[in-house]
Amino acid sequence: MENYQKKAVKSGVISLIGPPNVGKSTLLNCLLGQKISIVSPKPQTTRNRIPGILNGPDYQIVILDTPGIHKANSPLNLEMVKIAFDSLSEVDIIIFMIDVTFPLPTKIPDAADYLEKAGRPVILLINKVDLIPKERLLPIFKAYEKLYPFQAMIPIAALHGDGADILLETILPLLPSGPPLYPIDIPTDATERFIVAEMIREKIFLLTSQEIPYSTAVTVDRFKENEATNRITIHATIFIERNSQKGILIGKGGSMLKKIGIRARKDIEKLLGAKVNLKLWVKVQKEWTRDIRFLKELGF
Ligand SMILES: Nc1nc2c(ncn2[C@@H]2O[C@H](COP(=O)(O)OP(=O)(O)OP(=O)(O)O)[C@@H](O)[C@H]2O)c(=O)[nH]1
Ligand SMILES: [Mg+2]
Repeated sequence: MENYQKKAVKSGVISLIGPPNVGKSTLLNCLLGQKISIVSPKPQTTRNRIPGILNGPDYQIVILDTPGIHKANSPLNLEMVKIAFDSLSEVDIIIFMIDVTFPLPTKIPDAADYLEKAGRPVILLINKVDLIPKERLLPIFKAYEKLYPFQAMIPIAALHGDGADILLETILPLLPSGPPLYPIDIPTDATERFIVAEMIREKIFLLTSQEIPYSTAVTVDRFKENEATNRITIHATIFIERNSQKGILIGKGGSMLKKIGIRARKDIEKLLGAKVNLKLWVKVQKEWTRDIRFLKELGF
């Protein structure tokens, strides 16, 4: 029997959008106290809408992590940006996150029209404030204040959890009252298979460079639990765009693929609370980032 909160609570959906690499996924994980969404120092890490479900004594907030908004040219990138903007259509609140180290803005990059059209309260989150001295914040507030009628502007450091309490205090009064949409004991409604594939993709983002991370996609092909031994066998395929990239991804004597596998397995075991056998295959799928049919197969 799924465990729903019985009483009426504050309940709503929030979209978390902003440019790439500002710390959106870091914030989602910080609020949930658990790693659901992958994080890397490279831009365009997140490619999908990742729902996180945050439960409190009298609230349930669904927070949608989204891909960074950027100038897209390939079909994959266009899909990513579309996912971010589409997320705005049915939410109660929008969080627009920026990085405090950005140059002072003269406009809200690429998003002002969408924010206006959505007609929802927009909270500006100024992230990574640990990177600047406090006195440099005021001019940043002043610059953004001129650009959009933000409901609130909140400085945070998602990596350290600083400011998350103020964010929650700001959000709660803006949410409608209503029954919770999800059981109170699940942190996301993304599937385990999806998160497992993401954790493998994260390690590729962390361990490889140049175009390699952007040319890879991961699917989980097999997921088999052995209840007697509490072991899960997972088979996954890493797709790469060109033959020439295959060698780099596999590495000398398989060393790179091995590193990716070892690190991913650790995260996956933590997520699933079981021992995992992780088997990785690499497959060339020519120019898949431009292949509409293949993108569909991947779920875009
Ligand atoms: N110093 C500092 N770094 C942070 C903070 N929050 C996030 N980061 C770092 O910023 C980088 C990007 O973080 P992500 O959470 O992946 O950013 P994102 O906005 O989800 O990026 P995309 O998915 O590519 O759009 C990572 O290296 C994080 O560790 C923060 O508060 N302070
Ligand atoms: Mg992200």
